[in-house]
Amino acid sequence: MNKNFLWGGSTSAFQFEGGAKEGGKGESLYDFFSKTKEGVDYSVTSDFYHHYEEDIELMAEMGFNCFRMSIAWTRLYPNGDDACYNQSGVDFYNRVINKLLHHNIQPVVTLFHWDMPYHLIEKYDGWNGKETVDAFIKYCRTCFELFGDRVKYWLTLNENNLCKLIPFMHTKTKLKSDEEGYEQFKLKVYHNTNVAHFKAVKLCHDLVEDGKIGCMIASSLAYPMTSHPKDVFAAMRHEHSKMYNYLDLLVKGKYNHRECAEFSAAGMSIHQDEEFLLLSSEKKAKIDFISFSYYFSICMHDNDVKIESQAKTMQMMYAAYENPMLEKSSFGWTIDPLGLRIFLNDIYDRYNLPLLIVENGLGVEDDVLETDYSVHDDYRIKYLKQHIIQMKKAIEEDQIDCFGFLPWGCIDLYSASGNKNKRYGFVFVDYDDNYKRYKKDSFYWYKKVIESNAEEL
Ligand code: BGP
Repeated sequence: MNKNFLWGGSTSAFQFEGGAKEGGKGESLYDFFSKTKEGVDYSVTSDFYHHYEEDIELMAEMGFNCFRMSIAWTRLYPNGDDACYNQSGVDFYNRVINKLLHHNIQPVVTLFHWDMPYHLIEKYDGWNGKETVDAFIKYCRTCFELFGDRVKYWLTLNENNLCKLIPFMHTKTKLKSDEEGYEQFKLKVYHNTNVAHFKAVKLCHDLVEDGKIGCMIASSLAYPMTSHPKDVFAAMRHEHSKMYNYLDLLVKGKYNHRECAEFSAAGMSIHQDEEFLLLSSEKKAKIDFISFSYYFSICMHDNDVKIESQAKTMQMMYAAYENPMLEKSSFGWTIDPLGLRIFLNDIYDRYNLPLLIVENGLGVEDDVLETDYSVHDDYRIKYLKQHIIQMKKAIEEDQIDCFGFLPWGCIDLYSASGNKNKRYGFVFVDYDDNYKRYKKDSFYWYKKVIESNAEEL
């Protein structure tokens, strides 16, 4: 393993940061959920806003040389499209970045990890409006100009390869897949996010000296349930629609034949906009690396295509695909370490770009804070160990250029659905007692892994 390999962990603002009403922060989609969704309140989460010093010291103690976080758009622009940025938000991120660098921890910053300013949803229908793209680019410019002297790794939109599955996630429009106009709505939202991506990548290359910027995708590794060609085709189709179509666009700079056909079938031509094609084909608008989340693989049966179109959420969709050959976590996610090696090989062969693992890990509700404040999470150590072994094999035996491993939720945080008991961390956060932090067994294990550059697992 390269001695400059990036070891660390990964978080997002809405799941980790808290401080929802502090420092002039505006309301994001998740702050809106906090008011409206029963039992789910994202306003404090792990309270990184007040614990960042302690947290970064814990990261340093584990030996992190890298930390992935996202910037909350509403902390810099409370309404998303304000005339001026909010200085207090900038000050907060400066403090965090400087503290990280003080400990030789490189920040990897996600520009959009789903916490859309609520005002933009109300005013422009979120990503359904071009104005949202403009506001996003203005916000990105601020990030690059103010933090780009110190932040050299950037990610654009979190898991945007799944955008077409849930186009209504960041819009006021809540069309259902069987309603009229749905296809046009879905493709417009998707297209706007892609314009936002390309513009952000180009801007980063223009403004950040030595800056590297990548996309972030949810890996969607699918196996055929049997060797029947119908199942093989179903699995292939799944991977095309959930990954390759999107990556083809970002890497090659134009929608591939399958997506062009989708736009045409919906009677649309935005995919051929001259201005868009000029932008997307520019060298400066091309990503430097591909980052991704990898938690599980799925198994496809010909009939599952139906399940897929009917599933209301991503989790429902994935839970539907059993793989009889693999164990599952208590959340129904398959445990497939070799799948990580397969995925790394597959993506590297296709796109030949450096790869960064920015999410992996085992989320379970089993962590128990013992009376002596220890947490015995051997199941987590086992999961991560198996995945690191396969990553190492991909790097050392298959010659894959994978340059970092940043497991998800390195310090406990809220799950995307708001479940605070689904924990991933090396550090336990006691939500019932002042957000106190406690080192789990995996903390000491991961420290050794980093120290030995994965010689000791
Ligand atoms: C990814 C998201 C993360 C994170 C992770 C784990 O899709 O990028 O934000 O939440 O999944 O999922 P969950 O929180 O449901 O356990």
